[in-house]
Amino acid sequence: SSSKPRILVSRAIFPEVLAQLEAVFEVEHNQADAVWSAQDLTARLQGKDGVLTTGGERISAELLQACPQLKICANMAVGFNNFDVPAMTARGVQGTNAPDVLTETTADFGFALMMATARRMAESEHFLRAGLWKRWSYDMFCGSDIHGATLGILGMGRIGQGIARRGFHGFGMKVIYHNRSRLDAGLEAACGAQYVDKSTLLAQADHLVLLLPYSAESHHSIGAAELALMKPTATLTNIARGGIVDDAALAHALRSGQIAAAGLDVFEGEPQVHPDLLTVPNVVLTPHIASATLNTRRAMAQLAADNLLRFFATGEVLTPVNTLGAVRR
Ligand code: 8YV
Repeated sequence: SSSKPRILVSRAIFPEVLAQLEAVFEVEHNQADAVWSAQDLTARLQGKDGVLTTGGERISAELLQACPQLKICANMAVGFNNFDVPAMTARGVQGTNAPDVLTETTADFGFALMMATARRMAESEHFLRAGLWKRWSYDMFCGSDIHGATLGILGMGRIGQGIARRGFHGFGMKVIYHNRSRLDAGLEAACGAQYVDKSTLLAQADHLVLLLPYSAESHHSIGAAELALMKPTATLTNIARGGIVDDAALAHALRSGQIAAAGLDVFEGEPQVHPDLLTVPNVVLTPHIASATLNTRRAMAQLAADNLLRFFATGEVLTPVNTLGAVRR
């Protein structure tokens, strides 16, 4: 009936999660998982009260202006750089993200990608598949050790701490980190992590893992100047967001041997990948899958749905990214 809130689900999602929304709301679902332009998304959002987005849908000031009925955007992602949060807050639009449920899965993947990078798993697999493996040799695909090495973490939130715990407790790594704010002593001890300034982090890390949220402030946090501070034997792993690394500068540093290798799950302008990254050998590339286990993706979808269900039932949400003065319903 017309009294039900109207919800747009902008990408195909788990049927069992969709069914919970359809039981309560009037739902338009992108069942075919069609690619929508910003204009398509704006058109679909006409008259909608809420939307379930993923990190790929941009909620801009222009879109909000064109969709005055919109009250909530529930992101199925912990990152929400696809939201113009100040514009949402100014218009009284609630934003929510999907933290916590993906922390351990994403940290597992980050650690795996770091190890694959250090031990040259992608490069050596390509060599084998190409039929180039003729015999053993003493220096064939030698990489660098994880155990006992110095793990550097830039961005020490929940996922960064998950990586730190794995390195410290599982692999006997020395863990150093840099973050906008220092962790309290208890959290530092649980991670075995020591706070250092950014240039010390860059200079000392054998394996540097990036876990910054993307913002204007974190844009190109790793560029030519930062890469120049790193050890020539170091690896760099990014499971956070494209755009915190200058991909052109990184490709250049990989090709020139300024750093040893990189593992990248996220890219500037993804799903496009900088052509130079596709041709340098010493990089492991994955298509933004760090949170991709069925259990975790289901939990992320459920949390996004729970935020919508709670919001229209009570005006409250579980995981807000902004605080509104008076909640509109
Ligand atoms: C998502 C992510 O798969 O949670 C995030 O911030 O980047 C990934 O877990 C992606 O954003 C799609 O929602």
